[in-house]
Amino acid sequence: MIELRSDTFTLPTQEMLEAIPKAALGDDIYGEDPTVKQLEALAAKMLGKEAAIFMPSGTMANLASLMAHCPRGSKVLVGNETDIYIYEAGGAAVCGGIMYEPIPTQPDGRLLIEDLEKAFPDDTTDPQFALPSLITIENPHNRMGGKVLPLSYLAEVQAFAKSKGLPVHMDGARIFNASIALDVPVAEVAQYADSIQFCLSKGLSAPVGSMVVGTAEFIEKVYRLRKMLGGGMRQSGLLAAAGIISLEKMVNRLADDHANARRLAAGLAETPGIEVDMDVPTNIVFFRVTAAGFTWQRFVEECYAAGLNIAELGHGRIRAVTHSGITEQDIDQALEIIRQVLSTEKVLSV
Ligand code: TLP
Repeated sequence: MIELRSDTFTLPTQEMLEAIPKAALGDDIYGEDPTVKQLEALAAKMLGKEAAIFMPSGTMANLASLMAHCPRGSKVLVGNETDIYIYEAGGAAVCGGIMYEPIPTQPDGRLLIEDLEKAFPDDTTDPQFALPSLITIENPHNRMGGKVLPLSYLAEVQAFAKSKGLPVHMDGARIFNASIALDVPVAEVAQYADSIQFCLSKGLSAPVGSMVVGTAEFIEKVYRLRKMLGGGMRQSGLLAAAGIISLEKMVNRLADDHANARRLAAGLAETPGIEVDMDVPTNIVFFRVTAAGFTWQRFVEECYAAGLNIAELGHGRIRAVTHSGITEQDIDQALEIIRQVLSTEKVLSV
């Protein structure tokens, strides 16, 4: 089966599997797991922040970050196509008493400054209004096709947030894909946000885990919240050992995933009955099936039966995500399967 549903399907590398049993361990709730500490120090250094904390998932990393930034009854400004808004079970509202203010998302993943501005009440002293306490951005933007936010735009958001006295949180689940696409060190991308969450468990191929980075004071708050949310993990050095390899060995190879994604998009563009977004800066390809007689459901089912796993991800579009388990040959095979599924005889037989 060619697995293109997500880069969350990546399996730990051989090197990770060998490092795991050798990891030095301690109780991380006592702050005594040396491997977790090593991973946290490495993440903070790479992203150019004071401190970092190892989290069980991207969802909990975003949730704890939002709760650390936002008082109860305040609003978080969040893109209406983001993971935080759509796929994280409303956690900030449920656990943090935080109100989501969904902001329209541009096709390139940006939230317009003028749209952010509209979320601020004219009179902040009027007690009727919930007040904004945080701006969040997603970079690269998953549901917008892995689009990478330009550094100039990140600088604009940072300046706008500063003018309003608010922090910026970046959901950088795939921030290393952004840094590879822009060909800049990841710290250059990270410098525009006060806090960032990024995932080890996606393209970087670790089995489990995400990091939050920020100031030491902020990370101290997240540390408490992680415990409160049930994310204190004891001998989590077993997992951190894989995460260290993610950061040391798995970053540069993301360029291969990007090349494979572009190869897939180029092949899809030549396939009748498919409409593909050709702007593919990272590892995510979105397309629609326009062939007569095909719903996306039927297309996904027939691809699955032929050995290709893909899925719908919003608005009837199909998402294909490349990762370390996918080779150039897999991409060619996937294109072959798609062409066979859409072949004329089948369409005529509907
Ligand atoms: N995204 C998943 C699905 O939930 C859609 C995927 O397959 O892409 N931020 C971003 C930008 C994400 O894409 C995801 C996962 C998360 C956060 C949540 O991370 P986890 O799955 O570790 O909780």
